[in-house]
Amino acid sequence: MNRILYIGTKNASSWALRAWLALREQGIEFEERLIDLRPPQRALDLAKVGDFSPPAAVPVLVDGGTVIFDSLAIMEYASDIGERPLLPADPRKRARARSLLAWMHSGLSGLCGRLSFESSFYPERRAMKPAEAQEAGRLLKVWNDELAASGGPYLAGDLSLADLAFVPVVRRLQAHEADASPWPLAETWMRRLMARPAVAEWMAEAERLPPVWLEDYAAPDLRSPG
Ligand SMILES: N[C@@H](CCC(=O)N[C@@H](CS)C(=O)NCC(=O)O)C(=O)O
Repeated sequence: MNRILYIGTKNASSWALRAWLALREQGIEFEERLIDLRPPQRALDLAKVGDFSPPAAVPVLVDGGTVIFDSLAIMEYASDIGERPLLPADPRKRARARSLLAWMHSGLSGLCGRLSFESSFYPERRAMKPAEAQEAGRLLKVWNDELAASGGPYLAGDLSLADLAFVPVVRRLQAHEADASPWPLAETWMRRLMARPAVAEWMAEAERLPPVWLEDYAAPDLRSPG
């Protein structure tokens, strides 16, 4: 196999999930190599990634002689070389989808740092705090409005990179029982998205792994927005 995707531990690697999903949704074959993001192996494993990838982080796609070292770049590459483009052809719709992608990529909101991807796989999850529930509602409304404008069934009409980028966020909200009932389009979209075979496959594997415990779950801060 000439194409290798380096990913992190599946219940701790939300950025890698996005890249992995875009490749799988596009029917692009690749070999998967695992970087153990759990301490104490984490530092050593990431240092090895640093030998060939400037940020020493995952995901990294090595395709022949090309090293693509950011989830968004890998997603766009998958859209370019795969079965069909995963961004709308119409320039306005494309710009809108890319806005959602860029928003996610530049942090989205404090919510992701507070409700870590890791915590969404804990056997018991804490309740969302009122400010978190409010922020969840804000995101749900954004998705609902987007679906109303595009006509669905996905944010930009057909499945796009924007939907895939939000998968880890949807996972966090569902695991923490965000009430989506006031936003029925978003509620249906979340169910549809999470039922996609590639999404379900990653989540099933992640659920079988031992939890990756983070100390700041009960007393959250705003770091690590992935
Ligand atoms: N902007 C990067 C973020 C990648 C990232 O933060 N990856 C995490 C794991 S999901 C990582 O490797 N962290 C290790 C580190 O940054 O030291 C991307 O989208 O690919």
